[in-house]
Amino acid sequence: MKNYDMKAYQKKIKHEMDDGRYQHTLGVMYTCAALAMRYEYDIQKAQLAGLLHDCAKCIPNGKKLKLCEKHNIQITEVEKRNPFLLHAKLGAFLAMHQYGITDKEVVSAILNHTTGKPNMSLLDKIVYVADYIEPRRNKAPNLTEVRKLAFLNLDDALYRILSDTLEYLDEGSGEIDEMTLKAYNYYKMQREHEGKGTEKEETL
Ligand code: DGI
Ligand code: FE
Ligand code: FE
Repeated sequence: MKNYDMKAYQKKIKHEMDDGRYQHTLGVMYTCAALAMRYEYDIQKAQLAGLLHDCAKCIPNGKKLKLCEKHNIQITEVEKRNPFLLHAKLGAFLAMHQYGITDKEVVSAILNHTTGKPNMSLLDKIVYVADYIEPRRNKAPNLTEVRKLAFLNLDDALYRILSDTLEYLDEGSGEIDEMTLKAYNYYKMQREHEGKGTEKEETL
């Protein structure tokens, strides 16, 4: 893979977000690096994906919708009602066209970092899990356990996060995106085939 000028990307992204979001971004970047070490993925590529994953997060929601329309990025009904979800799709677009990222794995990891999807790549999983466990995160339940799990078995951590996220959304905290549900059901089925526990019995 080509050598990325990480410092230049850091400087650029710092200007696109508030300080809290930038600190989160750095946390995700370094957590991606740690997971890449553990699961033998390209460390620099994982860091780059972590650094850019929320590059569209601080764009106001109205502008997110406008930018998606302008660039022919498809908006689902759920996204129309919950425009913050679009920061993943728009982030992948900006990574390509504003940051000049051509690496498909990096772009895919940004695209799928919020909802997950069925059959995620190793980098998709690293970014998805790192986003949830980075050191500054403190809202999710069972973080101590999930953080440990992330370094023991990435797929177990991924499934746990999908499951906890759906539970949180199900409690009335947000409208469920079809992709989040697809991802959860895919990994639930996969685990059943592998004879692994799925904790929750019902298919959501
Ligand atoms: O951008 P971040 O806050 O760092 O993290 P993120 O992109 O993973 O977004 C986190 C939020 O996304 C979290 O509150 C759960 C929410 N989320 C994930 N899947 C869905 C969802 N929200 C809705 N409404 N629907 C989903 O399917
Ligand atoms: Fe995000
Ligand atoms: Fe994030």
